[in-house]
Amino acid sequence: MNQEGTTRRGLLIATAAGVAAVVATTAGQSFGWLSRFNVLGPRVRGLGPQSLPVNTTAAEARVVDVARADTWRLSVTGPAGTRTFSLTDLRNMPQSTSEVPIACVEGWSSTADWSGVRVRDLVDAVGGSDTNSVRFHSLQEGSQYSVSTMGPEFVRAEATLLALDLFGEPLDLDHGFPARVIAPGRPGVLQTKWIASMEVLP
Ligand SMILES: Nc1nc2c(c(=O)[nH]1)N[C@H]1C(S)=C(S)[C@@H](COP(=O)(O)O)O[C@H]1N2
Ligand SMILES: [Mo]
Repeated sequence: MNQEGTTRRGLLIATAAGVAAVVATTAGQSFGWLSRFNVLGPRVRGLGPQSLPVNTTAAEARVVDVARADTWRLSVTGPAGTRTFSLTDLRNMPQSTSEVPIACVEGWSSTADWSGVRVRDLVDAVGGSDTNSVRFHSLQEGSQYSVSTMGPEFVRAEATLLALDLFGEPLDLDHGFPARVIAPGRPGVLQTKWIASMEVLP
């Protein structure tokens, strides 16, 4: 569905890296050129749940149970205090849609349609304003990707979302269900998945 969104440069890098890895790992094996297609398949075709590649699955991040739990709540802390939002609360807020690519340093970039709540609406709900930054905390613990921070220029952007949907369907668990960060013009590493809380910073 979004194959045309995968950049040619991303494909070339992924292909070159895949071939190098296969040459390195399969020298002397008789099925080297068959496994080559297994290795390259998912990335070259942009496959993954909801037609988007995955960096770190929910299982790898050890968040499967906490992400699926119906006790999940988003906690948002700001100058006016802390508010918690259930998934239903978030879906009852005004929703918007953004077309924003995930661009991973591993060498792929793929465009996707995201919908959810504007980050700035959540910031405003706890007394934040135009000058505030926000720190996002993932349910995932102990990873360099567990926390990300964005400055006010991203917080205020119309297209910056706490995304709940991808291509019109609830996020797949591997894409950050129940909620993830989506902001235009930022590297994939900062599009934090499985959000637990947001902290409004001065
Ligand atoms: N919590 C968490 N968020 C994360 C990651 C991760 O490992 N853990 N990987 C990041 C990286 S490197 C990328 S490129 C994107 C990939 O998003 P996707 O797997 O939905 O395509 O998620 C980002 N968000
Ligand atoms: Mo990435």
